[in-house]
Amino acid sequence: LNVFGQEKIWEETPAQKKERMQWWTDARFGMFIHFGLYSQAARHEWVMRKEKMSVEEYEKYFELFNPDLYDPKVWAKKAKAAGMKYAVITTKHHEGFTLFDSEYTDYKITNTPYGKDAIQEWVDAFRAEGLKVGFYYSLLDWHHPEYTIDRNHPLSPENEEDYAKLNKGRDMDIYREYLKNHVREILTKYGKIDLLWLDYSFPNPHGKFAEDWDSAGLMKMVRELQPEIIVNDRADLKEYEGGWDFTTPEQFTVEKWLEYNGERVAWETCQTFSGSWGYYRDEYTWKNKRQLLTLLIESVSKGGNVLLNVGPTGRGAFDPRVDKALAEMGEWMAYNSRAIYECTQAPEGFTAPPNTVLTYNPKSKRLYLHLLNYPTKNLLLKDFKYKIKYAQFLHDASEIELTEPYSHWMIEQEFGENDINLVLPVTKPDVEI
Ligand code: FUL
Repeated sequence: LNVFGQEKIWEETPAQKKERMQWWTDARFGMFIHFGLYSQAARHEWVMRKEKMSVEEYEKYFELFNPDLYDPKVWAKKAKAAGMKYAVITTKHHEGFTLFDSEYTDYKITNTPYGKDAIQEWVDAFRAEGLKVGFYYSLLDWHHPEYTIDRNHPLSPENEEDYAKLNKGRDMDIYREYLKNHVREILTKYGKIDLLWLDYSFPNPHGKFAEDWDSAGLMKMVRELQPEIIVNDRADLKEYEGGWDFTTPEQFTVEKWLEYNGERVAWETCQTFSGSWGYYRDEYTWKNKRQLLTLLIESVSKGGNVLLNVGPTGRGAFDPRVDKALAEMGEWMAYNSRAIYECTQAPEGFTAPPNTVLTYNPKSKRLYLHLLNYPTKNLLLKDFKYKIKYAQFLHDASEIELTEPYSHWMIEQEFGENDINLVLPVTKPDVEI
Protein backbone atom coordinates (compact mmCIF):
# COMPACT_ATOMS: atom_id res chain seq x y z
CA LEU A 1 0.00 0.00 0.00
CA ASN A 2 1.12 3.53 -0.62
CA VAL A 3 1.08 6.44 1.84
CA PHE A 4 -2.57 7.07 0.94
CA GLY A 5 -3.50 3.55 2.04
CA GLN A 6 -4.23 2.51 -1.53
CA GLU A 7 -2.80 -0.26 -3.57
CA LYS A 8 0.41 0.91 -5.21
CA ILE A 9 0.11 1.74 -8.87
CA TRP A 10 3.68 1.06 -9.78
CA GLU A 11 6.73 -0.43 -8.09
CA GLU A 12 9.87 1.49 -8.88
CA THR A 13 12.81 2.92 -6.97
CA PRO A 14 13.74 6.60 -7.36
CA ALA A 15 16.88 5.49 -9.20
CA GLN A 16 14.84 3.44 -11.66
CA LYS A 17 12.53 6.36 -12.19
CA LYS A 18 15.45 8.67 -12.84
CA GLU A 19 16.77 6.27 -15.44
CA ARG A 20 13.38 5.86 -17.10
CA MET A 21 13.07 9.62 -17.37
CA GLN A 22 16.63 10.33 -18.45
CA TRP A 23 15.94 10.99 -22.15
CA TRP A 24 13.21 13.45 -21.21
CA THR A 25 15.29 15.26 -18.61
CA ASP A 26 18.15 15.57 -21.10
CA ALA A 27 15.91 16.67 -23.96
CA ARG A 28 14.62 19.90 -22.36
CA PHE A 29 12.79 21.10 -25.44
CA GLY A 30 9.79 19.59 -27.20
CA MET A 31 6.97 20.43 -29.58
CA PHE A 32 3.33 20.29 -28.61
CA ILE A 33 0.85 19.96 -31.46
CA HIS A 34 -2.83 20.85 -31.16
CA PHE A 35 -4.57 19.62 -34.27
CA GLY A 36 -8.25 18.80 -34.58
CA LEU A 37 -11.57 19.94 -35.96
CA TYR A 38 -11.13 23.27 -34.17
CA SER A 39 -8.15 24.00 -36.44
CA GLN A 40 -10.73 24.88 -39.11
CA ALA A 41 -12.69 27.26 -36.90
CA ALA A 42 -9.31 28.97 -36.45
CA ARG A 43 -10.43 30.76 -33.33
CA HIS A 44 -9.33 28.67 -30.34
CA GLU A 45 -9.51 24.95 -29.55
CA TRP A 46 -12.23 25.76 -27.00
CA VAL A 47 -14.44 27.35 -29.67
CA MET A 48 -17.19 24.78 -29.09
CA ARG A 49 -17.38 25.79 -25.44
CA LYS A 50 -16.78 29.50 -25.94
CA GLU A 51 -19.57 29.79 -28.51
CA LYS A 52 -21.72 27.16 -26.79
CA MET A 53 -22.18 25.08 -29.92
CA SER A 54 -24.24 21.93 -29.80
CA VAL A 55 -22.77 18.66 -31.04
CA GLU A 56 -24.84 19.03 -34.23
CA GLU A 57 -23.64 22.57 -34.89
CA TYR A 58 -20.05 21.56 -34.33
CA GLU A 59 -20.27 18.57 -36.63
CA LYS A 60 -19.91 20.83 -39.68
CA TYR A 61 -16.19 20.80 -38.93
CA PHE A 62 -16.25 17.03 -38.90
CA GLU A 63 -17.93 16.89 -42.28
CA LEU A 64 -15.38 19.29 -43.77
CA PHE A 65 -12.18 17.95 -42.20
CA ASN A 66 -9.70 17.38 -45.00
CA PRO A 67 -6.16 18.47 -44.18
CA ASP A 68 -4.80 17.93 -47.66
CA LEU A 69 -1.43 19.51 -46.83
CA TYR A 70 -0.88 17.22 -43.84
CA ASP A 71 2.64 15.87 -44.09
CA PRO A 72 4.09 15.04 -40.69
CA LYS A 73 7.51 14.51 -42.27
CA VAL A 74 7.64 18.25 -42.88
CA TRP A 75 6.50 18.95 -39.32
CA ALA A 76 9.12 16.59 -37.90
CA LYS A 77 11.92 18.22 -39.91
CA LYS A 78 10.90 21.62 -38.62
CA ALA A 79 10.78 20.41 -35.03
CA LYS A 80 14.20 18.87 -35.35
CA ALA A 81 15.68 21.95 -36.99
CA ALA A 82 14.34 24.05 -34.10
CA GLY A 83 16.32 21.84 -31.72
CA MET A 84 13.36 19.97 -30.28
CA LYS A 85 13.92 16.42 -29.08
CA TYR A 86 10.37 15.19 -28.58
CA ALA A 87 6.84 15.94 -29.67
CA VAL A 88 3.36 15.44 -28.27
CA ILE A 89 0.23 15.44 -30.45
CA THR A 90 -3.45 15.70 -29.52
CA THR A 91 -4.91 12.31 -30.36
CA LYS A 92 -8.24 13.61 -29.01
CA HIS A 93 -8.95 17.05 -27.55
CA HIS A 94 -11.96 18.15 -25.48
CA GLU A 95 -14.10 18.25 -28.65
CA GLY A 96 -14.01 14.43 -28.62
CA PHE A 97 -12.81 13.88 -32.20
CA THR A 98 -10.04 11.33 -32.68
CA LEU A 99 -7.11 11.72 -35.06
CA PHE A 100 -6.71 7.95 -34.86
CA ASP A 101 -8.90 5.17 -36.14
CA SER A 102 -10.85 3.78 -33.22
CA GLU A 103 -13.08 0.79 -32.76
CA TYR A 104 -15.12 2.66 -30.19
CA THR A 105 -16.37 5.73 -32.01
CA ASP A 106 -17.54 6.97 -35.39
CA TYR A 107 -16.38 10.47 -34.56
CA LYS A 108 -12.93 9.81 -35.96
CA ILE A 109 -10.66 10.97 -38.74
CA THR A 110 -11.20 7.90 -40.90
CA ASN A 111 -14.85 8.97 -41.26
CA THR A 112 -14.02 12.48 -42.48
CA PRO A 113 -13.29 13.42 -46.11
CA TYR A 114 -9.62 12.99 -45.24
CA GLY A 115 -10.31 9.35 -44.56
CA LYS A 116 -7.00 8.15 -43.10
CA ASP A 117 -5.55 7.61 -39.63
CA ALA A 118 -3.19 10.55 -39.01
CA ILE A 119 -1.37 9.10 -36.05
CA GLN A 120 0.62 6.23 -37.54
CA GLU A 121 2.14 8.51 -40.13
CA TRP A 122 2.89 11.09 -37.46
CA VAL A 123 4.66 8.59 -35.22
CA ASP A 124 6.72 7.25 -38.12
CA ALA A 125 7.71 10.73 -39.29
CA PHE A 126 8.86 11.97 -35.89
CA ARG A 127 10.66 8.74 -35.08
CA ALA A 128 12.45 8.93 -38.42
CA GLU A 129 13.88 12.32 -37.39
CA GLY A 130 15.06 10.84 -34.09
CA LEU A 131 12.47 12.54 -31.91
CA LYS A 132 10.64 10.82 -29.07
CA VAL A 133 6.88 10.63 -29.50
CA GLY A 134 4.09 11.43 -27.10
CA PHE A 135 0.32 11.38 -27.14
CA TYR A 136 -1.99 13.96 -25.62
CA TYR A 137 -5.38 12.53 -24.73
CA SER A 138 -8.24 14.59 -23.32
CA LEU A 139 -10.14 13.07 -20.42
CA LEU A 140 -12.83 15.67 -21.12
CA ASP A 141 -15.17 14.87 -23.99
CA TRP A 142 -17.84 17.25 -25.24
CA HIS A 143 -19.10 14.92 -27.91
CA HIS A 144 -19.73 11.75 -25.94
CA PRO A 145 -23.42 11.47 -24.99
CA GLU A 146 -22.68 9.87 -21.60
CA TYR A 147 -20.14 12.43 -20.49
CA THR A 148 -21.28 14.61 -17.58
CA ILE A 149 -22.24 18.18 -18.38
CA ASP A 150 -20.18 20.35 -16.06
CA ARG A 151 -19.27 24.02 -16.00
CA ASN A 152 -16.71 23.61 -18.75
CA HIS A 153 -19.10 21.84 -21.06
CA PRO A 154 -20.54 23.63 -24.11
CA LEU A 155 -24.04 22.71 -22.91
CA SER A 156 -23.50 24.03 -19.38
CA PRO A 157 -26.72 25.72 -18.21
CA GLU A 158 -27.07 29.13 -16.55
CA ASN A 159 -28.83 27.78 -13.49
CA GLU A 160 -27.33 25.48 -10.96
CA GLU A 161 -30.55 23.40 -10.71
CA ASP A 162 -30.49 22.58 -14.39
CA TYR A 163 -27.34 20.50 -14.17
CA ALA A 164 -29.18 17.61 -12.58
CA LYS A 165 -31.88 17.73 -15.24
CA LEU A 166 -29.43 17.83 -18.10
CA ASN A 167 -27.33 15.04 -16.68
CA LYS A 168 -30.24 12.74 -16.12
CA GLY A 169 -29.55 9.53 -18.00
CA ARG A 170 -25.91 10.36 -18.67
CA ASP A 171 -23.80 7.53 -17.38
CA MET A 172 -20.14 8.22 -16.60
CA ASP A 173 -19.49 4.49 -16.14
CA ILE A 174 -19.93 4.07 -19.86
CA TYR A 175 -17.74 7.04 -20.67
CA ARG A 176 -15.05 5.81 -18.26
CA GLU A 177 -14.88 2.50 -20.11
CA TYR A 178 -14.79 4.36 -23.42
CA LEU A 179 -11.85 6.52 -22.47
CA LYS A 180 -9.98 3.53 -21.12
CA ASN A 181 -10.54 1.72 -24.39
CA HIS A 182 -9.21 4.72 -26.27
CA VAL A 183 -6.10 4.93 -24.15
CA ARG A 184 -5.56 1.20 -24.67
CA GLU A 185 -5.89 1.70 -28.41
CA ILE A 186 -3.39 4.52 -28.68
CA LEU A 187 -0.92 2.63 -26.51
CA THR A 188 -1.16 -0.62 -28.44
CA LYS A 189 -1.62 0.32 -32.09
CA TYR A 190 1.43 2.49 -32.73
CA GLY A 191 4.36 0.65 -31.20
CA LYS A 192 6.43 2.12 -28.43
CA ILE A 193 5.11 5.46 -27.18
CA ASP A 194 7.44 7.53 -25.06
CA LEU A 195 5.08 9.89 -23.33
CA LEU A 196 1.42 10.25 -22.38
CA TRP A 197 -0.04 13.68 -21.72
CA LEU A 198 -3.48 13.41 -20.14
CA ASP A 199 -5.66 16.52 -19.85
CA TYR A 200 -7.20 17.37 -17.39
CA SER A 201 -8.67 16.85 -14.00
CA PHE A 202 -9.49 19.77 -11.77
CA PRO A 203 -11.99 19.02 -9.03
CA ASN A 204 -15.15 21.10 -9.42
CA PRO A 205 -18.65 20.87 -7.98
CA HIS A 206 -19.88 18.79 -10.86
CA GLY A 207 -17.35 16.04 -10.64
CA LYS A 208 -14.22 15.26 -12.65
CA PHE A 209 -12.24 13.73 -9.84
CA ALA A 210 -9.85 10.86 -10.16
CA GLU A 211 -12.77 8.46 -9.54
CA ASP A 212 -14.50 9.74 -12.65
CA TRP A 213 -11.67 8.56 -14.81
CA ASP A 214 -10.74 5.64 -12.57
CA SER A 215 -7.35 7.27 -12.75
CA ALA A 216 -5.59 4.61 -10.66
CA GLY A 217 -6.95 1.82 -12.87
CA LEU A 218 -6.15 3.80 -15.97
CA MET A 219 -2.59 4.42 -14.87
CA LYS A 220 -2.02 0.78 -14.00
CA MET A 221 -3.09 -0.17 -17.48
CA VAL A 222 -0.86 2.49 -19.00
CA ARG A 223 2.17 1.24 -17.05
CA GLU A 224 1.45 -2.35 -18.00
CA LEU A 225 1.07 -1.58 -21.67
CA GLN A 226 4.07 0.74 -21.92
CA PRO A 227 6.36 0.18 -18.93
CA GLU A 228 8.84 2.84 -20.02
CA ILE A 229 6.33 5.55 -20.77
CA ILE A 230 6.51 8.95 -19.03
CA VAL A 231 3.18 10.38 -17.85
CA ASN A 232 2.13 13.88 -16.81
CA ASP A 233 0.16 14.86 -13.72
CA ARG A 234 -3.31 15.79 -14.95
CA ALA A 235 -5.34 12.73 -13.97
CA ASP A 236 -5.73 13.91 -10.38
CA LEU A 237 -3.58 11.19 -8.85
CA LYS A 238 -1.78 12.24 -5.72
CA GLU A 239 1.08 9.82 -5.94
CA TYR A 240 4.32 11.03 -7.43
CA GLU A 241 5.66 7.48 -7.50
CA GLY A 242 3.66 5.77 -10.20
CA GLY A 243 0.73 8.17 -10.40
CA TRP A 244 2.61 10.70 -12.46
CA ASP A 245 6.13 11.53 -13.51
CA PHE A 246 6.21 15.25 -14.12
CA THR A 247 4.11 18.30 -13.43
CA THR A 248 2.83 20.71 -16.07
CA PRO A 249 2.78 24.44 -15.26
CA GLU A 250 0.75 25.90 -18.11
CA GLN A 251 1.64 29.29 -19.63
CA PHE A 252 3.52 29.90 -16.46
CA THR A 253 7.01 31.14 -15.73
CA VAL A 254 8.49 28.99 -13.04
CA GLU A 255 10.46 31.12 -10.59
CA LYS A 256 12.01 28.30 -8.65
CA TRP A 257 12.21 24.56 -9.12
CA LEU A 258 8.98 22.84 -8.14
CA GLU A 259 8.37 20.65 -5.14
CA TYR A 260 5.70 18.17 -4.14
CA ASN A 261 5.45 16.82 -0.60
CA GLY A 262 8.75 18.54 0.12
CA GLU A 263 10.56 16.79 -2.72
CA ARG A 264 11.80 18.28 -5.94
CA VAL A 265 9.83 17.08 -8.92
CA ALA A 266 10.33 17.03 -12.66
CA TRP A 267 8.43 19.74 -14.53
CA GLU A 268 7.64 20.90 -18.00
CA THR A 269 6.05 24.23 -18.82
CA CYS A 270 3.73 24.10 -21.81
CA GLN A 271 3.52 27.34 -23.74
CA THR A 272 1.80 28.78 -26.76
CA PHE A 273 3.19 31.23 -29.27
CA SER A 274 0.14 33.46 -29.13
CA GLY A 275 -2.35 32.38 -26.43
CA SER A 276 -4.49 29.78 -28.16
CA TRP A 277 -3.34 26.18 -28.57
CA GLY A 278 -5.36 25.44 -31.65
CA TYR A 279 -4.67 27.47 -34.80
CA TYR A 280 -6.02 31.01 -34.34
CA ARG A 281 -5.86 33.04 -37.51
CA ASP A 282 -6.60 36.47 -36.02
CA GLU A 283 -4.49 36.31 -32.90
CA TYR A 284 -1.55 38.71 -33.08
CA THR A 285 -0.09 38.49 -29.61
CA TRP A 286 2.88 36.37 -30.58
CA LYS A 287 5.89 35.94 -28.32
CA ASN A 288 9.05 37.17 -29.97
CA LYS A 289 12.34 35.38 -30.38
CA ARG A 290 13.87 36.90 -27.29
CA GLN A 291 10.91 35.92 -25.13
CA LEU A 292 10.95 32.37 -26.45
CA LEU A 293 14.66 31.88 -25.98
CA THR A 294 14.61 33.46 -22.54
CA LEU A 295 11.78 31.14 -21.58
CA LEU A 296 13.80 28.13 -22.65
CA ILE A 297 17.01 29.23 -20.95
CA GLU A 298 15.29 30.21 -17.72
CA SER A 299 13.32 26.99 -17.60
CA VAL A 300 16.47 24.91 -17.98
CA SER A 301 18.15 27.03 -15.31
CA LYS A 302 15.43 25.88 -12.91
CA GLY A 303 15.64 22.27 -13.94
CA GLY A 304 12.60 22.24 -16.24
CA ASN A 305 11.52 21.49 -19.80
CA VAL A 306 9.63 23.59 -22.34
CA LEU A 307 6.91 22.11 -24.52
CA LEU A 308 6.25 24.75 -27.14
CA ASN A 309 2.98 24.50 -28.98
CA VAL A 310 2.16 24.66 -32.67
CA GLY A 311 -1.42 24.81 -33.92
CA PRO A 312 -1.36 23.66 -37.55
CA THR A 313 -4.01 25.05 -39.90
CA GLY A 314 -7.12 23.17 -41.00
CA ARG A 315 -5.23 22.14 -44.12
CA GLY A 316 -2.55 20.59 -41.97
CA ALA A 317 0.30 23.05 -42.51
CA PHE A 318 2.23 25.32 -40.17
CA ASP A 319 1.42 29.01 -40.24
CA PRO A 320 4.31 31.14 -41.62
CA ARG A 321 4.56 32.80 -38.20
CA VAL A 322 5.31 29.39 -36.71
CA ASP A 323 7.93 28.68 -39.34
CA LYS A 324 9.65 31.97 -38.62
CA ALA A 325 9.71 31.44 -34.85
CA LEU A 326 10.93 27.86 -35.15
CA ALA A 327 13.64 28.87 -37.59
CA GLU A 328 14.83 31.62 -35.25
CA MET A 329 15.03 29.24 -32.35
CA GLY A 330 16.82 26.73 -34.53
CA GLU A 331 19.46 29.25 -35.50
CA TRP A 332 20.18 29.91 -31.87
CA MET A 333 20.09 26.24 -30.94
CA ALA A 334 22.53 25.33 -33.69
CA TYR A 335 25.23 27.16 -31.74
CA ASN A 336 23.93 27.11 -28.21
CA SER A 337 22.11 23.85 -27.64
CA ARG A 338 25.02 22.59 -25.58
CA ALA A 339 23.83 25.03 -22.93
CA ILE A 340 20.36 23.42 -23.05
CA TYR A 341 20.57 19.66 -23.60
CA GLU A 342 21.45 17.65 -20.49
CA CYS A 343 21.58 20.90 -18.55
CA THR A 344 19.94 21.95 -15.34
CA GLN A 345 20.33 24.54 -12.61
CA ALA A 346 23.82 25.56 -11.48
CA PRO A 347 25.27 23.73 -8.46
CA GLU A 348 24.88 25.20 -4.97
CA GLY A 349 27.06 28.20 -4.38
CA PHE A 350 26.79 29.82 -7.81
CA THR A 351 24.79 33.02 -8.03
CA ALA A 352 24.09 34.43 -11.47
CA PRO A 353 25.38 38.00 -11.90
CA PRO A 354 22.71 40.61 -12.75
CA ASN A 355 21.06 40.15 -16.17
CA THR A 356 22.49 36.69 -16.62
CA VAL A 357 21.15 33.17 -16.30
CA LEU A 358 23.18 30.08 -15.45
CA THR A 359 22.66 26.60 -16.81
CA TYR A 360 24.87 23.64 -16.00
CA ASN A 361 25.66 20.27 -17.46
CA PRO A 362 26.44 17.90 -14.58
CA LYS A 363 27.96 15.28 -16.90
CA SER A 364 30.51 17.50 -18.62
CA LYS A 365 30.69 19.86 -15.62
CA ARG A 366 30.30 22.87 -17.88
CA LEU A 367 28.66 25.98 -16.55
CA TYR A 368 26.93 28.24 -19.07
CA LEU A 369 26.50 31.93 -18.44
CA HIS A 370 23.75 33.42 -20.61
CA LEU A 371 24.22 37.16 -21.05
CA LEU A 372 20.72 38.50 -21.46
CA ASN A 373 22.00 42.06 -21.67
CA TYR A 374 25.45 42.22 -23.13
CA PRO A 375 27.63 44.07 -20.60
CA THR A 376 30.26 46.68 -21.32
CA LYS A 377 33.57 44.91 -21.15
CA ASN A 378 33.82 43.76 -17.55
CA LEU A 379 31.55 41.39 -15.74
CA LEU A 380 32.22 40.66 -12.12
CA LEU A 381 31.74 36.99 -11.23
CA LYS A 382 31.21 37.02 -7.53
CA ASP A 383 32.50 33.99 -5.71
CA PHE A 384 33.45 32.18 -8.93
CA LYS A 385 37.22 32.41 -8.66
CA TYR A 386 38.01 28.99 -7.22
CA LYS A 387 35.11 27.25 -8.91
CA ILE A 388 35.95 27.81 -12.55
CA LYS A 389 39.09 27.09 -14.51
CA TYR A 390 38.60 28.61 -17.87
CA ALA A 391 36.12 30.73 -19.84
CA GLN A 392 35.18 30.67 -23.48
CA PHE A 393 32.39 31.77 -25.78
CA LEU A 394 30.10 29.01 -26.75
CA HIS A 395 29.47 29.92 -30.39
CA ASP A 396 33.13 29.81 -31.51
CA ALA A 397 34.98 28.35 -28.51
CA SER A 398 37.18 31.45 -28.33
CA GLU A 399 38.82 32.08 -25.01
CA ILE A 400 37.58 34.88 -22.78
CA GLU A 401 40.03 36.51 -20.45
CA LEU A 402 39.57 36.08 -16.73
CA THR A 403 41.37 38.64 -14.59
CA GLU A 404 42.00 39.67 -11.05
CA PRO A 405 40.92 43.22 -10.28
CA TYR A 406 43.22 45.45 -12.29
CA SER A 407 42.33 48.93 -11.15
CA HIS A 408 41.74 50.75 -7.94
CA TRP A 409 38.27 51.38 -9.06
CA MET A 410 37.55 47.67 -9.25
CA ILE A 411 39.04 47.00 -5.85
CA GLU A 412 36.93 49.70 -4.36
CA GLN A 413 33.94 48.17 -6.08
CA GLU A 414 33.52 45.40 -3.54
CA PHE A 415 35.88 43.05 -5.35
CA GLY A 416 36.31 40.20 -2.89
CA GLU A 417 38.94 37.53 -2.41
CA ASN A 418 36.81 34.91 -4.17
CA ASP A 419 35.76 37.05 -7.10
CA ILE A 420 37.05 37.13 -10.61
CA ASN A 421 36.48 39.39 -13.60
CA LEU A 422 35.41 38.36 -17.08
CA VAL A 423 36.77 40.62 -19.79
CA LEU A 424 34.42 40.64 -22.74
CA PRO A 425 35.05 42.12 -26.18
CA VAL A 426 33.38 45.50 -26.36
CA THR A 427 31.38 44.54 -29.41
CA LYS A 428 29.04 41.67 -28.90
CA PRO A 429 30.00 38.82 -31.24
CA ASP A 430 27.20 37.84 -33.58
CA VAL A 431 26.42 34.52 -31.98
CA GLU A 432 23.35 33.82 -34.01
CA ILE A 433 25.04 34.06 -37.43
C1 FUL B 1 -5.55 22.84 -21.17
C2 FUL B 1 -6.58 22.62 -22.26
O1 FUL B 1 -7.86 22.95 -21.82
C3 FUL B 1 -6.12 23.49 -23.41
O2 FUL B 1 -7.03 23.49 -24.46
C4 FUL B 1 -4.76 22.96 -23.87
O3 FUL B 1 -4.90 21.66 -24.38
C5 FUL B 1 -3.78 22.95 -22.70
C6 FUL B 1 -2.46 22.32 -23.01
O4 FUL B 1 -4.33 22.27 -21.60
O5 FUL B 1 -5.86 22.41 -19.97
